[in-house]
Amino acid sequence: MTIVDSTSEIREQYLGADGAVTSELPDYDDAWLRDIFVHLLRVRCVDQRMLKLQRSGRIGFVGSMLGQEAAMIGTAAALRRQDWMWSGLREGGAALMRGLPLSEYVAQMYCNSNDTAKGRQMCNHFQHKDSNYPSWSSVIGTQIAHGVGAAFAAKRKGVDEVHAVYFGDGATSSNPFHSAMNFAGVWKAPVVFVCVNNGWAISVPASQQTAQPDYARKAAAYGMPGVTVDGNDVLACCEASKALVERASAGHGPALLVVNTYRLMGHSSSDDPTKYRDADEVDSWEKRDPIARYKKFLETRGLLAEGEADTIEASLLAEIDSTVHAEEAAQPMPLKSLVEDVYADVPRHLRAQYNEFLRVAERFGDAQRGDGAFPL
Ligand SMILES: Cc1ncc(C[n+]2csc(CCOP(=O)(O)OP(=O)(O)O)c2C)c(N)n1
Ligand SMILES: [Mg+2]
Repeated sequence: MTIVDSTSEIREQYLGADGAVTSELPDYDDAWLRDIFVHLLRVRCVDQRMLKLQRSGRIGFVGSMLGQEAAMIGTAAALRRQDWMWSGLREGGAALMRGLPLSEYVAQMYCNSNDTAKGRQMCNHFQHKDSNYPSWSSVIGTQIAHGVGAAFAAKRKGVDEVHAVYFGDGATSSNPFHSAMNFAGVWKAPVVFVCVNNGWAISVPASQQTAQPDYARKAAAYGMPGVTVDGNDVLACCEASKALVERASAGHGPALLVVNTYRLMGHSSSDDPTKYRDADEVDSWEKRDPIARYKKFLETRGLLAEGEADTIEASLLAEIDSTVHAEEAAQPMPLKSLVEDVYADVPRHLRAQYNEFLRVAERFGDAQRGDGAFPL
């Protein structure tokens, strides 16, 4: 699909809720279509396992992606190797698709000594340098400004990179959304803004945070196109994202892509959504399950045999379980890492605090001696 100055060719949907084809499909490779199914299912399996680990007190926090798998896998599948993903809370599954090893994903959830963030992030805040996936900040909206800055830098350097910036509907009320969209429009920065509209910002529904519930229309204020697709249709997400990535890469500037979806679980493992939303609403979205829809489509097309999805699921779960066992057995971060990596030489006041911390930890039987370099 080639889009130059308009987004009129972008279709809202290819697959209906029952998996039936609703628009003429592009010419897809069968192996690619099947791979997408495995990526979707992996996200769901990881999500289920992480929630169980959290509920049994083995990890601290999970931002479930249940129901939103197609929105992130579809949009991210359109990115090229050199493109960047600036994520929000729920895009970790897309990082897996782009190359984040499962072991690093799980290590980050445990914040153990294999965690590439060295335990300095809250869990569920992934990063992966090799696939251009910077660590996320919990402060809502910040990644929007970071992504636009990086995209502008790429443009100045003459490098062909598109920066996909992910955020939720709630983040459109944050300051960085407006300032970064404004700069991106003026600079014609190569950005695809992906607004994952799941209808809620924790307990705040769209109707209470914006008088313009058609999020795509917000793009007009910044001189860029805005398009909306069915976020539970993985092919619609992918095609729209691909068109906007091509457009940005060709020098035509940024665009806002709104993917309408729904989170079936709470905002996070710390949230109880039954306090603020109706069961009927959840039921209606369960019927639009993005994975069930895509599975049906593949089966009808003869790309997935009966029972094959169960076999794929079992092998994904086995891989996740063995990774969890390995990472649960890994050492925690050594205490000394608390004062490392900021100063070349640990300053006196931090040495004093660290030594005091070590004394307290020893008293409670929880001290780790590290590699013997401490106490200082
Ligand atoms: C600046 C800031 N304000 C408030 C919060 C608390 N907070 C965490 S998530 C969230 C809602 C985010 O909603 P949305 O952007 O729609 O993303 P979703 O969680 O639905 O994916 C809020 C208000 C925060 N983390 N940062
Ligand atoms: Mg939201």
